[in-house]
Parts: sequence; C-alpha cells; structure tokens
Amino acid sequence: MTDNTVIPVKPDLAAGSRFDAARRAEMAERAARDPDGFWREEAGRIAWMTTPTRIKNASFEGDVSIKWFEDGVLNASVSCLDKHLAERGDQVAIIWEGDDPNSDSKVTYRELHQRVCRMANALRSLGVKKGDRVTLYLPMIVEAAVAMLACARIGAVHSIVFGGFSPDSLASRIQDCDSTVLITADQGRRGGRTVPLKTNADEALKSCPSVKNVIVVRNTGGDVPMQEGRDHWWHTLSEAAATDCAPEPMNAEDPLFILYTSGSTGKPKGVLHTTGGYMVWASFTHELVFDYRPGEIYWCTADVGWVTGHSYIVYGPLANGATTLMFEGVPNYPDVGRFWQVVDKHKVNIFYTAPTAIRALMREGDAPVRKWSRQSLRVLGSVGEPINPEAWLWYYRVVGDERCPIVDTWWQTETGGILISPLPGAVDLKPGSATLPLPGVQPALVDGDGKLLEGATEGNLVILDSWPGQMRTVYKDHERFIQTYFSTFPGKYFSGDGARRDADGYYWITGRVDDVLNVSGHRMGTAEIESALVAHPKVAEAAVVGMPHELKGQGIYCYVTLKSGEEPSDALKKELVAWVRREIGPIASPDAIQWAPSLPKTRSGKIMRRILRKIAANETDSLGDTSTLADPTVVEDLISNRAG
Ligand code: 6R9
Repeated sequence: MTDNTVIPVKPDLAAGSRFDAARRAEMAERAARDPDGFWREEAGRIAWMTTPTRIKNASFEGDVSIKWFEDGVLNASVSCLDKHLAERGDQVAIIWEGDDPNSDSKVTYRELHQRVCRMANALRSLGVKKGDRVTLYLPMIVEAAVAMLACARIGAVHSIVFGGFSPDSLASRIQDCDSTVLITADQGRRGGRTVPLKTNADEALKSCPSVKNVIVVRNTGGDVPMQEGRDHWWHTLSEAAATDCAPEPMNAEDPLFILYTSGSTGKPKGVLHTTGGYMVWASFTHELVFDYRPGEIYWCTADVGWVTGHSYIVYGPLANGATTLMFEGVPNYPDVGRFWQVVDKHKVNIFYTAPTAIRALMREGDAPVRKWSRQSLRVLGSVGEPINPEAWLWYYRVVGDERCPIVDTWWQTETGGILISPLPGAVDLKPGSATLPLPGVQPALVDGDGKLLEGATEGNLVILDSWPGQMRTVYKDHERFIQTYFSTFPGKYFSGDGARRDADGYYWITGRVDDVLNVSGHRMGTAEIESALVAHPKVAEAAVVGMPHELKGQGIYCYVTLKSGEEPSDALKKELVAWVRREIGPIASPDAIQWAPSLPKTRSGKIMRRILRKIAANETDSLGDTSTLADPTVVEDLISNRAG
C-alpha cells in the first residue's frame, strides 16, 4: 500500500451530501479566518436558554485556560430530548439490541424524555444536586443512556466506569471524584455470559464511604443482595417519580462529565468535559463525519464506558435527532455474523466500529459477511487505533461492497470528539490514513525539540489552537493537565501520538509515542500494569511494554523480577495473569510474561524501555545503542529467554 492509492469520493454521495468538497473548503477557510463567527453560527445546532455572545476564549500558554461560549446557558438533555419532541417525538431515538438475538426494544424520543425525567426526579429525591458526582457502572442497556441524561438534566456530573473494570478500579474512580451515588445493575450480559456488576460494586463500595445511595437496575433478574437504606431498585424509584422535570440551567462551562483515562504515568486521570463546547462538538462532528441525514439508522458498536460511547452513541446522535442503536453483545456471539445480522435486522445505514473487531472478523473469512445483504449500509467508520491498510481494504471491499466510504476517525478521550477524519462526500480516501483535519482543527507535527515540521514528514502530533470539544482540566488537578498536555511542547496541545504527513497533507497516525498501550482499542498505562504486578507478594520489580499483536493491535508484554527465594514457574505465570485481571480488569490480561533476573537500566537507574520493546517485538538485531547500560549482559540474558 502506498500513499498513492486513492479512492475518490463517489459522485452520488457528494451530490447528496450537505458537506461536499466545496462546502468543506469554505467551512475550513471560515473557521480559520473568523473562529468566533464560525462557531457562533455552529452553536445554533444545539438548544440554548441564553444564547452565548462570547465565543472563544482559550490560551494554551501559562496556566492554560479554555473557555467556549462562556456566557451561554443551556442543559445538554434539552438538546437531546425536548428539542425533538415537537418534530419527532414519535421517532425512535434508541434501538436496543440485546446480547441474545431474540431480545430487542425501541424507545421513542417522547418515551426517552419521560424516562429521563423520572430518573432525574428520582436522583433529586435522593438529594443529588447540581455539581454532585454520580458514578455509573452499567451494561449496554437503555438505562445507561437514561442515567447519563438524567444526571445532565439536574446538573449532576456523571462518571462512567466501564463494566469490564474490577472492583478496585471502580473504587479508585469513585474515590477520586467523591461520588455520592452509584448506579449499577444486578448483572450484565455479554456473549452469553453474565457479568457480576452488583457483586463487584458491593466489593468496591467497602472502600468508598462517600457513596450514600446505590441505584440498581434489575436487568438479568439475577439474585443480588440489597443493602437496606443504601440500595434502591431503579424501577421502584422511577415508578414513584413524575414524568416531567425542569432542566437545570447550566453555564456553558459547567461540567457535564468526568471520564477516567490512562496516561503514561500514575493513576488514571479524570478527564473533565464541560457542557456547551462539548455538545456543539459532538453534534457538529457526528453530522459532518458520518454525513448523517434525517431518518437514518446509525450504529456505533462502542461501549458507553468509553468516550466513543459518550459522544457517538448518546450525546452526538441524540443532539442531531438520530436513531441510535445500542448493542449489548459482542461481534462473535452467537456467531461471527452477528454484526451483519443486526445491520440487516434494523436496516442500519451508518456503522462505526473498531479495527480490532474488523481484524478478528476478517480472520473468519468473507462467507459470514456475504451471508447477509448489508444493502442498507451507506457509510462505515473506524476508531480507536490505527487501522492497517489490509483490514481497511477488507472492510471496504467485503463489508461495504466497495459502495460505502470508510471514515477513519482519529481522536481521544481528551478531544471530546473527532478531530481528523475524511468527510464521506468531500474527501478522497487512502486506506490506512485518517486523512485531513475537520474544519476548525489545526494539527501540526513537531520534532523532539518542538520545532514545527513542514510538508511531507513524520513527527509528534500536536494541535495548535483550541476547538470547542476539548477537555478543560483534569478533575481536581489542573497542574497535571498542564504538565501532561502542554509542557512537552509549550503552547501546544500534545496528543501523545506520532504521525506521518504525506505530500497531499494527509495524516497517517502511527500510534502512541509515550508509555500508553492500546490493546484492542482500550487505552492503558504501562505504569498501571506494573504497579498491579509489584503489588503481588512474590514480585520485586516489573516492566511492561507493548508488543505487536495480530488481532489486538498491541499485546501486553511483562518482564517480571521475582523476590529472592521465589521460584519462577508456569503456575506462577498463570497466577500473575489472573492477579492483573483481578486488580485492573479482564481488558488488562498480560499476553506474555518473561522472568527477568534483572532489568536493563542506565547507570542512573532508569529502565531502558526502548530495549525491552525491541526484545518483546523480537527485533533483537536492531537494539540500537546499548552503551549507556549499567550492565550490558542483562540484555543478552533477556534475549535468550524471550517469552515466545
Ligand atoms: C476515541 C478514542 C485515544 C488513542 C489515541 C490514538 C488511538 C484513536 C485512532 C487512533 C489511529 C485512529 N486512536 N483513534 N489511532 N487512528 N483513527 O479511542 O479515545 O480511548 O482516549 O484513545 O487511541 O493513539 O491517542 P481513547
């Protein structure tokens, strides 16, 4: 695959789209020349109680202050619900498709509005006020969207913790933001199995004194203990509550949600998004990138526990009055044709998934795809990690029958929404490239010293100026926000990703350049896995690096030094894998563990991860400079005992 493989925009798509090449160019030009004018107009896509007059007020220098629409007043739930009642109250807002192919349901905008109002009133009756934090630990059920919007309705700040996280991970996220309420379910369902959410929650809450009330959705009907005075059934609270609830007036810069994400150091950071800019960005990008047209059925396969679920299952699509599909299950249950069966069943027009799923399905061959018609599909999307050209082309040829453009969307929890992506009716595609920035986004590449690089080149991906959906701070730790994103290259937002730019100005994201792993599109810090390992009584030291993995993109490779007197064994390896899964969650399962009598360190004691990454990738003939090592023989030992 070369930079010259170009798949031009289909003429019929360009003709039918509100965003063709000319419109895109005009928007990009206007957003750059007159950001205030451009975003004042785009702000009109959401509902305001007080229309903002001050638009952009952001500086990446010094203390870093980012404000958008700062004198505007709104409520996010109004844009997602009330705004649509007159015109499309009876249109389906959410199609829910269960893990079990025989279970599904549909919720109209009017019904969703009522359900949200009931839960909002229920939360108020428990004493939840504007600014309070509410943690959600839920499966992919309609109640997850209802809970998010109910929090937004009363100005409570939701913090969703992915259902695959362990009790410990849940507890630390509750403690960090002092949530007073936890919303969970008896159990989740995934791939025919149950997930013990309430049991995990009870375990976590032993160390979370801030939580006074727990709301439990009866989902599977599994038998779970309810703690008198603390635990309430969702349905009991809802039934007792009224179906209308006055939305809390929120300043544009009041928090909407916190979402914890992994960085290269320390524990996960609470990424804070505010109301006005985030909502404008979610709506703007959802409409442009997917070329969303009224009446279309849109399906993003992410989980609401990740940012993709926030922006592209709930807030973006609902702000745009779309019909959004929520899927409880997994791509290979009951069989590997499940995605396409669901596409046909619900006549899905726009389908957005992750490269790891595409690669896994590609391995199963074309037949399970061809078995289904997929005629409704119009646009396909990819997110979460770089998509290799081979998987891109399979997605394009087999899933989309060469009819549907693929939007490879680059963005992050921190960016709130998509920043670099093709627009289906406007940008020619290149397999493996996220292509060009959206209007209003100014990416650039810098070298290690922060010098701006011009033309076709490769470097660190930075963004030069603010966009409305940008995170505002790390919850309760603004210093960490400045340190993490604005200190490596002062005055610029540093993404942590590397990228290449070709002669056409197209961006090709190459992956993280820091100590963050991307395993099946899930972000995790090597430091988190290392601290889980050293918490084991037999482990003295650990170093974790990523290794290339055919399906997951990256796998987790752990070098472990045991305490003296401890014997390495296969049983202990298994125990350590189980230990990390229990400490962090099943998504953090180590793929390989290598016993390391010692780790390669510099004379000042720094672990040389560069070398560990090379050994893990089996690229031992290109180790580079090892002359600064305190003891070079350590490396030879590690090479000869590589975990294969
Ligand atoms: C939305 C999301 C962010 C990291 C990001 C990058 C990787 C996401 C990508 C991509 C290449 C794409 N990433 N989309 N890499 N091409 N289209 O995934 O957020 O979980 O915070 O992860 O994911 O490395 O820095 P998040």
